Amino acid sequence: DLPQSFRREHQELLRAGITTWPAVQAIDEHRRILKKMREIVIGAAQMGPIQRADTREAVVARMLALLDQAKDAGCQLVIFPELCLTTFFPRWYIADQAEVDSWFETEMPNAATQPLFNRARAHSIAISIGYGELTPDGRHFNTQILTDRQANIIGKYRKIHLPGHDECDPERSFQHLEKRYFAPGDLGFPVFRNMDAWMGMLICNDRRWPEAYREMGLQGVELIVLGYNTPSGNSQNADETPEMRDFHSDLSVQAGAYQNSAFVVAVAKAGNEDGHPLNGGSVIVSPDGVILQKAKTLGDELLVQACDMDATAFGKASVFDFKRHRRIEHYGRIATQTGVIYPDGKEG
Ligand code: ING
Repeated sequence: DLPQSFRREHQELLRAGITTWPAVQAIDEHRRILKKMREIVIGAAQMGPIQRADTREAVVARMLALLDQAKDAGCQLVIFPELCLTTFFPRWYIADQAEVDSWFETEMPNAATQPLFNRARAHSIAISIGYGELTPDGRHFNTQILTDRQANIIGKYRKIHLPGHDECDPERSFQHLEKRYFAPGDLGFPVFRNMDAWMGMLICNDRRWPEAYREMGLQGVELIVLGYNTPSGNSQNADETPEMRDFHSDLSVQAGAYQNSAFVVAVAKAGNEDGHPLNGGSVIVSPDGVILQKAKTLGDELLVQACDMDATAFGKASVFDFKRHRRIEHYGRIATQTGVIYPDGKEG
């Protein structure tokens, strides 16, 4: 199954009477090497539950074990979940701001996470981790960072689509107070050059919003990495099953990957945190929207997949060649209107 372009070269060689097989083999070998040039072996490091009482040091020890496992598996990039250093604290109403702030990091790396950065550098593995970011001027974000293979932070993303509510809601079986504890991200949807590829990040609820992927697709993104903490139940609809929420997670991630011809790696923090179950189901999805790997457990589990960034090229040059196919003169509402306005002018 030689690539089309190689077949053409092969034909030209034959037409030019160069039938010496070694020449063709040399090209083939050259192409194989070129082909591997943009292959990245990616690890999705799903994490099991983190209990309210667990220390950051205990969590980092689990992350180090996953990083060692990733090294043994030949990974060059490892993705950790959203808020991967602590329990998913937005499930509780916390009145005391000092206690809220205790769930945040004031610098990254810091004492608790430096061992992680050191091990990543020692293994020459780039990492992406999610955490609560408390800035020096007192702003709170749900943040994900990306490093190069020497553990230098080369990219930061702050979660833009914050689900849930901002006041304690006694009607709910559990809270989801991300709108209370975090400010909406203020960095947009940036795309970074890393390991000879265009990489972007999302966080959790962002994966449900096609605009988020398209903002990066329009920057040529080839790999989107994201973490999530998804409660297995709906605090407002007891009939919604964990399977339905797993279906919606895969549906969103597969659509985002296919519609922007990019790999998407979505990594869960999973399992039962202080009586609150979180979905697992971490996935690595191809630019065709195919699930290449999916987690089987609700614990610490590493998925590994070699991803050739050049595999994103065909989709970007054909069905999703945005320049050739998009008609932005008809897309006005998407960027200028927040909620529903019915044709009769009434607001939704
Ligand atoms: N968690 C959930 C998520 O988007 C949610 C919240 C679940 C919203 C299901 C809507 C439907 O996966 C976070 N942390 O965003």
